[in-house]
Amino acid sequence: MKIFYSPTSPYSNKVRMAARYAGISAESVLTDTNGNPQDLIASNPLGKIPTLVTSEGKAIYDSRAIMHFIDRETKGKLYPRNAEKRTDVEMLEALCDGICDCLLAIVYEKRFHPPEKIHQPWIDRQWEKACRGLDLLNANLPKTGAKLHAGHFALAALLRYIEVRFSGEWQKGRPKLKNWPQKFEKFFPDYAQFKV
Ligand SMILES: N[C@@H](CCC(=O)N[C@@H](CS)C(=O)NCC(=O)O)C(=O)O
Repeated sequence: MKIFYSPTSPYSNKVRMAARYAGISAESVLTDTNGNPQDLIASNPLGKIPTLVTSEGKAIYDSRAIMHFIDRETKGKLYPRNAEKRTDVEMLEALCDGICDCLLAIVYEKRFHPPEKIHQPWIDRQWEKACRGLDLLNANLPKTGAKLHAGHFALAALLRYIEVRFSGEWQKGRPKLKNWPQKFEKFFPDYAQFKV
């Protein structure tokens, strides 16, 4: 089994941390999507990471499909069995991934446009969405203990990404969110290995 990934990709970090936690062993294949690598595109026409390829050669994307695959393979290590609790975890994951979508839209707007074509109102709109999401997270952090779930990994991946790309721009007024990674790391010491 292998996972095409990049250390800066939050969705890749989410699935790689979750795979580690659930006990799935997969080779991590460092991938630069900008170069349109043929081995990635052969598995995923969208050319996006993460993409998981099983030992039988079956490709699985996107990150949430991979999370559900890992969950099935490990008999429920990532999502609660109880339907209501599962929905809560899936919502937390959707919120964290959605904030990453906004942050990535900002990064790509700047990266893939010449300076005169960068549209600041689009950036502002994405940042507003991200900020509303971060406020909601700050006020509703998940209980964090020895038993982790998909939402914890999505949150951990988001906070690592925002710290890399928007360092110092997001912590003000969100002290609980700012301190959450230290708590998470106590229960998932491997978090240190997912630093860029
Ligand atoms: N919804 C997808 C998003 C994946 C995604 O956008 N990955 C980025 C890296 S963080 C990527 O592959 N970008 C390259 C591209 O879009 O060409 C998921 O959850 O896996």
